[in-house]
Amino acid sequence: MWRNSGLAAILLGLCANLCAAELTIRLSNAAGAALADAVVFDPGATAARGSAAPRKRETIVQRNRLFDPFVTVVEKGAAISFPNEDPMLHHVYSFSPAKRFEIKLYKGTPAAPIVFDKAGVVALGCNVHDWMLAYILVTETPVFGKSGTDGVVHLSSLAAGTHELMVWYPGMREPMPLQSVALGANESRTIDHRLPVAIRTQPKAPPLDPMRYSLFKGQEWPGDAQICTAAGT
Ligand SMILES: [Cu+2]
Repeated sequence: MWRNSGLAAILLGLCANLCAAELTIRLSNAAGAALADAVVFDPGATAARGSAAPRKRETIVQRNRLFDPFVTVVEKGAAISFPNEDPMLHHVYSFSPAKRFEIKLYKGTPAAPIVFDKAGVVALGCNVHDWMLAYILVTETPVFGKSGTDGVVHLSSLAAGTHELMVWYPGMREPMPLQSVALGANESRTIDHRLPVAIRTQPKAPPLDPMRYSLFKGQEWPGDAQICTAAGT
């Protein structure tokens, strides 16, 4: 018994030593403005999980006629559900090669999530509301992070060694190399990086017309995108 405990302790000790490096990446554009919703990932860290598919289910909500969040990052194989919390219908779709799908005019939570089984950039839209836009970045690696409004991405539990980091920002067709970073065991480092991009944020929903909207509130929508649009949704 004590031998097993000892082995576990040794393994834990190895992991603590080998996977304890941390990286903070501060992203800005050429003008020095912080880049929110940028994604940094480590393509070389594919062995971290083994062969099991990611279990965590992500959610992209439709609320106030917008997608929330604007940018989602998942590892290949992850499932995402698309609950509609609005009183009106949405019709979510993607024409992106990494995942083509549509969830036709619906309210509430669709019975089945969508599985994202190919790495790449997926752009989401809504057939009813032209301004609705969101992105999913599907990666081959479980090691990724998304920047907050401060433009900062944190990557933790990194192995010692060289990491060929990739970056993606809304509007990019595909990720691009960011930087090669060599980390020692237990090293904690901060790097600054400027990307030659214009600031991109989620398009805002136009004002709701309360008079026309009240005609439909609390009722079943006719299920016609044209009527939804005409009603000021
Ligand atoms: Cu919509």
